[in-house]
Amino acid sequence: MSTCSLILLTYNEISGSRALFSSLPLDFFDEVLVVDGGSQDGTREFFQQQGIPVVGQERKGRGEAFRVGARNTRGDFLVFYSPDGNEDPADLPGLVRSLEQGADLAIASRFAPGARNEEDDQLLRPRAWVNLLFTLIANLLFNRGRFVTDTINGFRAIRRSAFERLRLDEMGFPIEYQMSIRAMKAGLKIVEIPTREGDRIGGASKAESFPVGIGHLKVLLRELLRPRTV
Ligand SMILES: Nc1nc2c(ncn2[C@@H]2O[C@H](COP(=O)(O)OP(=O)(O)OP(=O)(O)O)[C@@H](O)[C@H]2O)c(=O)[nH]1
Ligand SMILES: [Mg+2]
Repeated sequence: MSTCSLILLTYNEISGSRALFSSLPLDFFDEVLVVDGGSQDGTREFFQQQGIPVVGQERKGRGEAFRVGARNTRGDFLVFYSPDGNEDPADLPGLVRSLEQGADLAIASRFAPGARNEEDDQLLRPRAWVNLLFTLIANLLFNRGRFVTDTINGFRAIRRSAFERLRLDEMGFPIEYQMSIRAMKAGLKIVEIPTREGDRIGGASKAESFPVGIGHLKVLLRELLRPRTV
């Protein structure tokens, strides 16, 4: 039986953490850890009061947080969850099940049939369109398997063995895009489940669209220039 670690990624997410904590299916996991990027709004203290261990980061960035999470847990499966309101905790068991059924990487997709992304009720959807463009390019260039509809969402789970094999080195937000591309290049099995993206509950976004977009472009170019294998 595989063991499973839930890794919560936080950076000043007190409102979302408070609102979502009771909905997290903690019993489902062998281990829970918070990786905190330096919160000053009481997020760390909140989780510590709930008896959840919290580790900080020596180096900044959401990408680094993924590696800190992997280093400080032991499960065979790594499940990443960000408690800001975007990710529906009810989808956590589905991600684990996908790995149990043989996936190497399981992604909660905001663009699969039956899914929703936060801009769906808007006429103009700049964020979704840029996401879809990056996803289309990744599929065309690197994917030899089934089309992946959301290469960028951070709500995902991966086998520890796969995580280590991919040797991800991105420091910031494009970590998920790098993970998806390298998984495609390595021919890993990627499975998606549809998710309904919720709105941010409180606090401020840490992802500024323009620099994050440039970051994705850099990841894409770098992966294009690297040999196909990882
Ligand atoms: N540990 C850690 N977590 C981070 C860091 N940067 C962002 N996060 C968390 O990663 C999650 C996603 O960041 P967001 O700022 O919500 O990015 P986004 O979902 O693209 O933007 P929104 O539309 O505002 O939700 C949140 O839970 C953040 O608290 C970091 O440097 N370290
Ligand atoms: Mg968010």
